[in-house]
Amino acid sequence: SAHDVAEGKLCFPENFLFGVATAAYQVEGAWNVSGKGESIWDSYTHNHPERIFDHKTGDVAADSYHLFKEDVRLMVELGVQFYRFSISWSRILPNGLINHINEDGIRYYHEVMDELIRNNIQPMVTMYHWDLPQYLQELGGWTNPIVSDYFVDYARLLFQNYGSKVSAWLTFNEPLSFCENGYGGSDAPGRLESSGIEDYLCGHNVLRAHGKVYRMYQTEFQTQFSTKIGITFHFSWRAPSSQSADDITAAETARQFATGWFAHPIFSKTGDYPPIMRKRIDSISKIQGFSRSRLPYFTPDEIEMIRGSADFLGLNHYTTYLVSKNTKTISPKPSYADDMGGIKSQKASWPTSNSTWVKVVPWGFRLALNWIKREYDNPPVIVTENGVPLEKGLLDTRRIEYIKEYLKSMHTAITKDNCNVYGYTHWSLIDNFEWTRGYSERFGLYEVDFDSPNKTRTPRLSSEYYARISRTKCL
Ligand code: GBH
Repeated sequence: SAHDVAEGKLCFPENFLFGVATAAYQVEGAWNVSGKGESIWDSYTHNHPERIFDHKTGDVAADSYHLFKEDVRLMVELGVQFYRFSISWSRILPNGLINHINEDGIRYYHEVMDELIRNNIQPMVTMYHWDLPQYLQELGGWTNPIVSDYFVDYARLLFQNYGSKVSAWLTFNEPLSFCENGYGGSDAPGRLESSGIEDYLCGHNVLRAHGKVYRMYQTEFQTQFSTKIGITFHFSWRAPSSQSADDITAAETARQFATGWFAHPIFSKTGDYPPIMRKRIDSISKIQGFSRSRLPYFTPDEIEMIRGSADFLGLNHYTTYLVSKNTKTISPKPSYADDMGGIKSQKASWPTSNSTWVKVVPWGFRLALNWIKREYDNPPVIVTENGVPLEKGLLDTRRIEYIKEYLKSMHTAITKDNCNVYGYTHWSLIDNFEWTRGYSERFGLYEVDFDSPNKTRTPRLSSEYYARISRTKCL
């Protein structure tokens, strides 16, 4: 309003949405109650404690399965307009397959949504936040094309049950992360040595699954509901490490391999993989003696099915990397890193957080949003995650500083650059199980006492700060 401008405040449009996010495995706990099946994160943390920093599991986590009403109360305190959470596939379908539906799972998410709606908070639901049913992993997980069809069955069940309650759907959270770190790194299922092969199979089947779900919704549900369907990408900014032509090219190639890999097939005019990915992987595959490219080809029909299969783009943004050209010769062993051809680093002078990878670099946010605007013709974007991990403690002034600086950068992208951003989600509502980092990295606006039997939630200073923003829409 004029009043706010006069005071020099930075304000977002009145209808701009502020929310908070979590994910099922990171907060729910109750890993084996009332008919829930095992997911790959259950079996991974149980069988490979050595791969988790503090050797812990999500068996109980923040116990949101039992404490969701308390979580909703915190959101009321924050005054947020929506809650982004995910559904655990194996809580609903214990083996991932449609022939056995777990009624307690169906009931649980109805109760969560009803409690949100009663409190005027819109449910934004992620269908897949990394916790594949273990049985499907035994079939090869995302490297097996049939898993895309099983995902469609699961998605249909979600639409049938929750179609009238959900305000926005996200099919997948960060395919880059779970394909690259799961099928070529140390996230579940922990296929450490598979990069350059299984990661691309995963990506291929995930893109097919996403496209099929979008088309299925159009034919079977669109007359009934008008809910928008999107997908969330991880996009930390990648800046050239010097102004040399080689480094500028390497940084752009890295963006295409990170975000373009999944965004280009869905959001570009032409569809399909980014041309630079196709070119590099085809030619490196040949040099390595493969008879075909390690990056699979879509059929023309698949390209069409996937192209345009989202109503909005979800963006997870945390930090910035520098990229320089990799001058080493290509190794005979396939890898995504070699295919990409850039070396990632971060500047020693960038302010740190309590993690290995989040450095505080607010200007990267504006550049990432502008890149998406340019590449994909300014699609509607909702920031589905942004946040910073700090140590335990309630006086988190560094989180307040992080939020302020990142929101300023986003505000400039919206008001000066006309980036089509309509909402922002803070990661996270509460401290939770941070994957292979266990409970050592805390992202919550509320602290969770994991040692207390009732997993006590306590507001941090940042929760009051964020509540003011979500209520006034001003910084
Ligand atoms: C998101 O992804 C997740 O969606 C969410 O579940 C998670 O809790 C949140 O972020 C906070 O981490 O070692 O430098 O190569 C995070 C994606 C991908 C970030 C792998 C860390 C390793 C970077 N992660 N990445 S590096």
